[in-house]
Amino acid sequence: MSDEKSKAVGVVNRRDLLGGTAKVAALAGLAGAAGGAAIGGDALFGAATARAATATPGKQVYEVKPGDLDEYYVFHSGGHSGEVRIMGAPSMRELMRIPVFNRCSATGWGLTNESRKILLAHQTPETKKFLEKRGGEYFNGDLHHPHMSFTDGTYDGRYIFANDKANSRIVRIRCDIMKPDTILEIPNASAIHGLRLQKYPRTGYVFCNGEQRVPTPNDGKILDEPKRYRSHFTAVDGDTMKIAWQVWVDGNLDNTDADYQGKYVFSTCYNSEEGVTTAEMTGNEQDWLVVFNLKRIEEAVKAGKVEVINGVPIVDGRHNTPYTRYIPIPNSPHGVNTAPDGIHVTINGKLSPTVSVMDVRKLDDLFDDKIKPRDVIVAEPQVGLGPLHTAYDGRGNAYTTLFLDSQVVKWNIDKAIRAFKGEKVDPIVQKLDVHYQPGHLHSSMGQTKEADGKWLIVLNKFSKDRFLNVGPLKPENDQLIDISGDEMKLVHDGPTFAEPHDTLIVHRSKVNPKSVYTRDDPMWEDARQQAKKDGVDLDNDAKVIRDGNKVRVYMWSRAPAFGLEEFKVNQGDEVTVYVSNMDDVDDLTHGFTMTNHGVCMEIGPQMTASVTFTADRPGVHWYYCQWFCHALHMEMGGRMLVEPRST
Ligand code: RUQ
Ligand code: CUA
Repeated sequence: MSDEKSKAVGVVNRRDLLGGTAKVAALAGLAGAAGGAAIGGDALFGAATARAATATPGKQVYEVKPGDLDEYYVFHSGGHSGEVRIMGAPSMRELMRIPVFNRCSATGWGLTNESRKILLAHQTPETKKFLEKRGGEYFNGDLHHPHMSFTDGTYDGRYIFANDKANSRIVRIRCDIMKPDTILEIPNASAIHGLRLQKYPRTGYVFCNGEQRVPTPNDGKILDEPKRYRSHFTAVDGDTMKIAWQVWVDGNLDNTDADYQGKYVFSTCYNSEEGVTTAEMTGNEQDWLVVFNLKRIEEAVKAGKVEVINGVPIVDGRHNTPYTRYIPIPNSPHGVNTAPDGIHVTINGKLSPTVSVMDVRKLDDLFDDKIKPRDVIVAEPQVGLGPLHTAYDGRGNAYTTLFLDSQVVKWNIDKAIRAFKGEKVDPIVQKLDVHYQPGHLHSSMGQTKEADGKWLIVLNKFSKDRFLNVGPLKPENDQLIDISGDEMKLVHDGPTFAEPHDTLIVHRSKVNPKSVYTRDDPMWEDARQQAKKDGVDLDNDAKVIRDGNKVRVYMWSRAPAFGLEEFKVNQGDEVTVYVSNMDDVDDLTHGFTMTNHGVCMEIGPQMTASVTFTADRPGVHWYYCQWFCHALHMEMGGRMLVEPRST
């Protein structure tokens, strides 16, 4: 029956039911009145659709069509896989992976000279010595917290900074090319966990929490003297990537965040007991939030009121010092999140069912000792079991993950403050089941003053039954929630591999990566210098330079050919291959893989990359381009002849 006809006789078909909202809504009444029997003999179907329609007035379409672009970049941490992943929201499509602390077979991250320099350049001397016998490097990392650089309280699209809890490092990723440019090991501290950025006037400082307390100095002579164990809070200069200063703190530093005024930074601490076993660490009912006074710390560093250990000026910020204040918070607090109103900061209770709300306007008085530490707390709503992290919609509401309840709770900050004063109001707006055991959550632009309250991504540690069973190791589950209306609506499940620990939702107007490298990119400065010494023009030459038993092979690539179709080396030579991709075309990446040598690299358009290996296998070895680039991609290759050592 055609639509026209069905309308004419008042009979409803399936297509009508799936169509316009108004029509479906009208049918709700019809279904009710006629007990469903009138609806084309498909009573159940009709009734169900009608109910759904009345429950969702104004049909929402959650779809990003093929070819359509997402409105947001999502920067997902890769947790113990050590990488960063770029996704699009609301589609939740994975767009790219940025290898950081891990190794990458596709791009040669960890193999190329350019990436190895970034991975190895800023290790402490002790780490270098320790790793000497293992090739000089770590092969893992635990990347929890990616954050984008700020200018005036909002994202500026310059950099992403993130931590490595496993090996006490941080990374800076250039957002113009989406590759790391600096990996820095933090001396003295152990296990960099919480990482946040200065929001105002700009980044500025990168704040890093050393979570584990270690003896200082940690020379193996001390085990059971808890008083000599310390946590280190570190400020790194985000422009120079040099360590600015550290502060000693009581307790184990967990998460951190900064204010919107550029004056204070906050870190949660558990283990106020300063114990070293789990039983000891969870004894107290209250732990604390440490507030750092940036100005006072900077003045102390300037005045030399520091101890310098491993080249870093350390300010003593333990109890009863001018640099910090300790605010009692129940119990083992975890996440700390500054609200986009620039005033309120939530501290999530973890083992306590409460979230504590602090008012940053009271901190000046606290540091002047005019008020007591707990006086800065203006609300402490009971939200549910296992509160870990809080996000905001910019309309006065907060969203907190409840790990134990497997829920996200939406609550109103103003109502929580009024309730704290004794008024009879319930701050809880809604609780939504998520699947399962959520850790972090993040709202669109929610960690900036431009929080827009559209989307919430909740990172669930367990997926259990939500996906096809893939064996004992299950994916995690990142759920997308529409928070634009009065009610939260779950709209998407997204399985992910270990472990999107934390995430950022950045409006696409803030990010503007290049499509093609520029030839003067600093990434391959060493290659540029070497080519100059060798009298080689990277852009045009294809040449082999012998320098004792070191051989430097320079070539360009241009689809579908390399500048050199063959070169010869001697067995035992240390060979460095430099390839400059002279294609100037969007999306035209080549690769260089040397067969049977464990060698590969990505060469993006207008990029130079290099890799060094020992040619120890006599014979003919083909190299090929591993990035599908052209109809003749399969043919894009050449031969290396390794001539046997004459013995
Ligand atoms: S911490 S699940 Cu590593 Cu971000 Cu809270
Ligand atoms: Cu070049 Cu494939």
